[in-house]
Amino acid sequence: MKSNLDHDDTTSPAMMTIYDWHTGPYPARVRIALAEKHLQARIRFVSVNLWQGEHKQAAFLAKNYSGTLPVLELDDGTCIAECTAITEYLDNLDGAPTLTGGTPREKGVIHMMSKRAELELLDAISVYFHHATPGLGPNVELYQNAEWGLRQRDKALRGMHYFDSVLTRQPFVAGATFTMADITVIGGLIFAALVELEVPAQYAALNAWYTRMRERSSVKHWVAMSEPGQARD
Ligand code: GTS
Repeated sequence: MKSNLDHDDTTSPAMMTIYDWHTGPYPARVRIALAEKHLQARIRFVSVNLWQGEHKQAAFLAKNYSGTLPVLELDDGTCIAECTAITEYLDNLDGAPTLTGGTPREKGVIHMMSKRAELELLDAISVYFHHATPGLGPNVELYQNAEWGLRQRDKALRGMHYFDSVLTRQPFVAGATFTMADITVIGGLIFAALVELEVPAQYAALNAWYTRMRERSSVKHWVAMSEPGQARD
């Protein structure tokens, strides 16, 4: 008997659902990956209002125990959370992964650099946002620790320094080509802009890389979707 996970993803034109919030930095990662893979036509977006705490309510927690966005739901009801996991799934649908690596070496390096971009940059900025700024407001931020948040802001600045040094040696975060690791750093810099944490001007390689990244059609596509008028607040 076939299990839910045996669904034949390479031949099915099935629609998929993404639960997200259109201007969120983590959702941006998946939206950029979708555009890179030209998969937008297969996605139905469902908005979960972070500012009203919908992501902490039982209906959503049933889809993602962690209470975070985005979540990808397949037509068989399988829910995949975590941007990296969603990106890996989407990247492998066509049997020709371009974002998460083809060889074992590529997969290992891309995974490492993406994880590092989460640990040292994006997640650190998120903690800063939730703990040392008003975050999503008093109804959602039930526990805050400003000191921890400020330490994470400093960690993110060190992370920027690290990625600047990486990008002085190579054109993309994981080496010679654009990958999921670039998308994760892009998510970090989107979040940095939201909390007004500027990339220091002396990080020339990181700034130049980000200028190049914003020229990619996938990133422009995301910017267009998150313009004022659709603002997250
Ligand atoms: N590790 C998760 C992933 O990679 O998907 C983190 C996801 C995450 O933190 N998402 C944010 C969230 O749900 C969305 S956003 O801040 O980018 O809009 N935050 C709400 C919260 O309460 O943590």
